[in-house]
Amino acid sequence: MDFKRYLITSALPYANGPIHIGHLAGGYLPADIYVRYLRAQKRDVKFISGSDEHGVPITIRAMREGITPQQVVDKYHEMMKDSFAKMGISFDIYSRTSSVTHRDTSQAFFSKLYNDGVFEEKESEQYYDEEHDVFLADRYIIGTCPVCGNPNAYGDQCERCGSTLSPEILINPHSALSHSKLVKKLTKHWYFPLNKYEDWLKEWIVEGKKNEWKPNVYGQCKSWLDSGLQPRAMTRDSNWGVPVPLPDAKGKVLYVWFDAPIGYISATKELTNQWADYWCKEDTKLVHFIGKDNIVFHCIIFPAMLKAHGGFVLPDNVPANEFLNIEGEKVSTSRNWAVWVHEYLEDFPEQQDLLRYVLCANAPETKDNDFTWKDFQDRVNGELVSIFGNFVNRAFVLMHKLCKGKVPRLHNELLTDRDKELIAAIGNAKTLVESNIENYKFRDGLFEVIDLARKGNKYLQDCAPWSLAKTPELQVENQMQIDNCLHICLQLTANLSILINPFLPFTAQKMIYMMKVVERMLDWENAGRMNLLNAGYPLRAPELLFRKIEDAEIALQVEKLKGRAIKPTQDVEPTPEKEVAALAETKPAAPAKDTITFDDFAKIDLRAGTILTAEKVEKADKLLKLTVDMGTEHRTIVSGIAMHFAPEDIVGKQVTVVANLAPRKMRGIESQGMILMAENAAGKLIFVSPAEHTDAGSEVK
Ligand code: B3M
Ligand code: ZN
Repeated sequence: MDFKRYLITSALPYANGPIHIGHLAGGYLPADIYVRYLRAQKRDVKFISGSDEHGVPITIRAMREGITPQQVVDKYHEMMKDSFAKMGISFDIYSRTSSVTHRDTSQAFFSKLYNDGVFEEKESEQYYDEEHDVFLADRYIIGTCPVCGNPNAYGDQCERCGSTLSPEILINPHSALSHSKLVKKLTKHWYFPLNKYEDWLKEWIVEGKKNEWKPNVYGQCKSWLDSGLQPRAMTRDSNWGVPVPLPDAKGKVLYVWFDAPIGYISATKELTNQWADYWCKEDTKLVHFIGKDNIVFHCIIFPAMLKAHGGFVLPDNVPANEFLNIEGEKVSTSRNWAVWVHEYLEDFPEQQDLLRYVLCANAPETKDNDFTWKDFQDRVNGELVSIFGNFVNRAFVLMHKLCKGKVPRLHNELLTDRDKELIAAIGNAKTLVESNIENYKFRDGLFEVIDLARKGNKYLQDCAPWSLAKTPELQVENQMQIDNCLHICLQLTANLSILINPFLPFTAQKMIYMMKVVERMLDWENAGRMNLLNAGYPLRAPELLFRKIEDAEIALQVEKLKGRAIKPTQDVEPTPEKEVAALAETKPAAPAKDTITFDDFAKIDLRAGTILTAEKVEKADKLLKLTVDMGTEHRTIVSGIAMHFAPEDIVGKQVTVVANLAPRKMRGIESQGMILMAENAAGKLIFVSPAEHTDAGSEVK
């Protein structure tokens, strides 16, 4: 089909935290490459995204930070928008689902389905927290995981073993808000009968998309369809979300996965009055870029909603990516195992294209992939700097040296086979990049561009214009050969700028500045041409396109990543513990303290110690007097933990001691150090212990 319009969406990220590089690699960078390519082809395209500001993730974050959901989304919306803009993700609009247009649009969508009698109304028993007077989403229910025994598993998932759970199968389920036992209460909800759309979905996907959609996407859909679809509640009991537009629906909001995809429509409305052309005309190509955890929502639920509503186009493709791991481990925002985009931008200012390059070259297009800082360095230094950057730089330097700083003319009569081969390779590269991008194979497309630069380097090496310049007796003819070589190299440079532009737009801009050409030269139709730069035209001095990444920078990043990650301990996974504590909502997280230097930190002598004895201090409710084995000595330490621990329970426990704290007297006893404790949001104290038993006196650093 010949499409007249392109409507490209990237998943609306939850506004509950900053953007990490896994986000970029999943649904944003590929979409941006695709969109920039379409724009360079002068096709009519709109690129849509925005913040997903509803749902349980937002309310959880609000509780954790001790602020309101509105404050959470205001903060992270701006932060995410800023990170995307700085990385060159060129949305036509980055909206948010708390907008009025979105509320109206999603309510109207719901009402249309309601009035058409699509929904099934059902009363069911749901878990209810009587103390807080609320129905509990699965995330707010905590109990013991029946699979691995984790006592802090959530009602929808166990974060220790990864099992998908439901509140019904949790052992001893209780409320994360009040810790009280749950009661069940009747509540009414509106269900979308997905089962009624099963046949239609099968025809559309299984028969229609088998060879078009990526195997990972098609496979997931097929297995959902094979296992049979069930009606799904499209409303929730909550006070955060789009209110259900019905008179008898007080305290009910639209399910976040009902309203969020409609956010694509609302954002398009905010962008243009012609929004309906993009959403309703059959010759629009709608493509959703997402991560693999969103496949079912974009391939099954949302299309069924659109179908039920009627009048909308359906996605032509949903090229979902798999996950990007970091240094061999799954990204975990709660464990702080992530590379945050705003931090990258601070540490590598003006180097967006280095990250864009590595994330595309290593994109998890067909399977989960791993981002490592070493690979980042290797790819930047070994591919960008020494192949692409090196070629462009050499072409410019030699042109300045051997051709007086101007584009030399081409002597057609002297063209060699080597010249002709390279010229053919340029046209060929254009075709290959095109077909790769059109088929969502961005890595392969990018490698074709790098490969073309590699051919340029080889060509330059084989022509060796610098040695031709050394034989003055053959000056005239040699100069003509030098001219031809550099003419071709400069036309190749111009071509490289067009081909790299969708991938590395900042680099393309630098290149057109060096070549003193206008933006329009980057139009895709110019790729493959050998007359982009006119003979006799003076060019600027070369600028280095990319900078090398030093070993020390990489070491620093790895240290930073590992240093701040929250490590799982032996007893209890810290993630659920942390979140449970947060959910209890008794105490907001303490504000961050000022930055200190490494030297400041190095002044603190931290040691592992073993508690040998513990006894209550007379007339002091809160204090315990401890003897701690520090390896070379035994110390007396007075600690304010008596309300939290019985003395007999902590004997033998390993702890972390601040060993060089000036001694001070408490209730007449000299305390010779301090024991480190973590305090959760509920005010509970937890020992900061080595995860494994270690020698008393071991340095903690
Ligand atoms: N906010 C989930 C996510 O951020 C969800 C995507 C919505 S797309 C309509 O992964
Ligand atoms: Zn488990």
